[in-house]
Amino acid sequence: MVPFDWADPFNLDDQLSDEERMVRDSAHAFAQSELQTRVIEAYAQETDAPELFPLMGKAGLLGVTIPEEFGGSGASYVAYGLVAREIERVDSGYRSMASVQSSLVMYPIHAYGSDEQRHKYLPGLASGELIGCFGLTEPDAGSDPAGMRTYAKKDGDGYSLSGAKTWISNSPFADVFVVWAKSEAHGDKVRGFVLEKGMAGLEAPRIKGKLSLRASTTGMIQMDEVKLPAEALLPDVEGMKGPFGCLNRARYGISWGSMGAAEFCYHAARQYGLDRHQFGVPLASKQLYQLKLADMASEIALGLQGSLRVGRLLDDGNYAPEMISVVKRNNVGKALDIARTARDMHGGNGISEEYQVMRHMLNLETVNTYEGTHDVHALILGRAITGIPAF
Ligand code: TGC
Ligand code: FAD
Repeated sequence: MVPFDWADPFNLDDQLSDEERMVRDSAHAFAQSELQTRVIEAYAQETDAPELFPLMGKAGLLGVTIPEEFGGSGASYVAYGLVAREIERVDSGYRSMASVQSSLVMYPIHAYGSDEQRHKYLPGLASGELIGCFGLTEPDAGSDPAGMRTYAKKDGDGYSLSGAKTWISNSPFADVFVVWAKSEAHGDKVRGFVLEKGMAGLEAPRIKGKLSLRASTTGMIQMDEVKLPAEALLPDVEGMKGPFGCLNRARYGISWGSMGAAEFCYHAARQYGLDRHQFGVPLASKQLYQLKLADMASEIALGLQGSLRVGRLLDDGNYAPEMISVVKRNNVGKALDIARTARDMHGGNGISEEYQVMRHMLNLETVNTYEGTHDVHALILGRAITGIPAF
């Protein structure tokens, strides 16, 4: 027998390799020293923070799974998940900035791009000198991205791209835009294009007034006959499996990240209950308070174990996308419940920015919606279970 560790109920630590523990520890140190110190103010002020990208790049947190040849770390998907967990322990918005860069911009350029595109973009994206964004969602095509209207017309040897993407993380300060569009030259099939800041006809206005994910910048991508050379096309993928292949990686990362946010809330509620006295005793001595902590510890332990399993399968190439739906949906839903409960357990202090649980709770509302809503992932699983698509 071993003693029970309330902060690591299933000894997750023992199931990691030395390299994974090292990546986790350095991500933790970075997140606490560089992110935790600025997040309360950044969230309150809805601050743009492009300067964080080179800092994250230097710390090795961008392109964790991308080969070293292209500036990445060549580490495992489990290591990538551990990084997401440490960043989101501080704030979901910061994790968003990093996961868009790694999973939604570097991954497609590496997996579907030409050698030229890989060498041109990946090292700068890995170091954070370049910032990337991913345009799939449109004003009239969210859960159903196949309904997109953005269109690439043939234009000489190249393309002319028109349309609008919305709710795009990082877009207002992005240098590199991975945009998905129906392409005339490819029988109206969906194709990926790489756009660059400053192209004529390309705008990326900021969306203001978010009440969630305020430390992450979100915008639109507006394209009015943007002229693209033939080399802007991602050559090696066609159809919706292109963007969905990227989403698999990002959704998996979110399953770990959301558990980081949940761990913050659980630890905060535990400490608050030990410190705060009511009726002459610590709140943590009350059965109702302990029940909530026990539920949190159980859900987090199970959620992390699920993500670890899916990460190992991803690393072995033996995963099904539906496995990722299970952990994205379950872990984010559970993290949201945990954050709401932790907010309640802090009483009035729970609504103060100083205690941070309400910020996590509000962030997780977005995390529950993006990358496939909680219900859309239920429908993906429902289709796999019954064979009947119910979208
Ligand atoms: P469906 O008919 O199911 O499939 C079309 C083609 O795609 C393939 N496919 C996949 N391939 C790889 N991985 C997956 N997960 C895949 N899912 C589907 C499929 O095999 C098929 O290929 P082929 O070769 O036969 O053509 O597609 P559908 O259009 O009916 O899809 C339905 C549904 C609901 C599953 C899908 O539309 C969906 O997932 N909707 C949710 C949309 C979404 O997640 N959007 C995310 C936008 S990006 C974002 O939110 C970033 S936030 C990041 C941050 O800030 O952190
Ligand atoms: P809708 O699809 O309109 O859904 C509205 C509601 O209807 C939801 O509850 C949904 O579950 C439900 N619903 C939808 N379809 C069905 C159905 N068939 N059956 C039952 N219920 C259904 N997108 C990008 O491309 N790139 C990004 O970087 C990006 N970053 C984002 C950052 C933020 C802060 C936010 C909020 C979103 C971001 N998104 C991004 C967009 C995100 O992926 C979409 O918001 C999400 O996919 C949901 O689409 P929607 O908002 O259009 O909602």
